[in-house]
Amino acid sequence: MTRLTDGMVKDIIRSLDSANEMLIALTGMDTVELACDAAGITKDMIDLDGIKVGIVPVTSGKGIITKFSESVAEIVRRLGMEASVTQAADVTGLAEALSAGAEIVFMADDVTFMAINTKNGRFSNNSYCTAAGYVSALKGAAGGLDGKEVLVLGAGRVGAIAARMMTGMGAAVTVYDIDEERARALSESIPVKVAADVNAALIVHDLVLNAAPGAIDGRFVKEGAIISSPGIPFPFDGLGIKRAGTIINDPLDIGVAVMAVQCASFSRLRRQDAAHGT
Ligand code: 2YH
Repeated sequence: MTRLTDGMVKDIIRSLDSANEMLIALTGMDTVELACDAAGITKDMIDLDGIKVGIVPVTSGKGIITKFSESVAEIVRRLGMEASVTQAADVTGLAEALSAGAEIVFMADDVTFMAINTKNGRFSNNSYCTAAGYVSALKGAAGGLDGKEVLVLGAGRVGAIAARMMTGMGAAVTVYDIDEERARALSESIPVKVAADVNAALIVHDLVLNAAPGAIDGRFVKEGAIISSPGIPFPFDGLGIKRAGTIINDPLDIGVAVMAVQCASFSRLRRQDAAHGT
């Protein structure tokens, strides 16, 4: 799994407005609408304004990423929530967030990034929410996924969740993983085809969800393809950018926005009937 670095995070806050504009242009949804769609609700089903959110820096493993917590806070503020980063890190930071009345607490170590709803103990996971957000983005950009052929690159956590979601939406999904066994194992639990050659699969697909960490060779991107790509670092070369019709990519924004909305939906739904679980 790719861990964010200081360099990947440093410009996020500055880029949030343009990322939101880009999302509207490419998917027809702004960040809030997309996050609601990914969480299985609509905007009118929830009031996000003023929800108290605490972000707790975590020092374990490779330690604190400069601006990570502040970027999460700013993404969450753009949804209308009231977010602050705790002064203290780790357990003392968690105590600080709870004492300040946070309804949602975000924390990430090198393996798990979660948002906890302190009202009921339910939590949102970044891998699930990133998959859900980028599936919604692909669905928006493609005008629906029912009956469409989609290539998923990577059968790791995000790729497997996205593939499962899209088969549930009626898409015909093909999965490629550099470890073919991993793709085969996935095909035993959900109805997906397995591609043996990444480039042969890429060149024939109009719709791609890229959840693999590797670079994509632009010569094999289908002309006009729509590519939803949470993968970091940015995997496209100049030719790939030119050939693709649409590329949806960001280092943090969509996944965090979906986490915040899904986690809020655990306690704030106006109608308690439509939120997805983790
Ligand atoms: O980037 C990560 C991990 N790859 C988890 C991603 C799960 N999909 N973690 C961020 C670590 C943040 C750090 N501990 C901090 O600044 O608090």
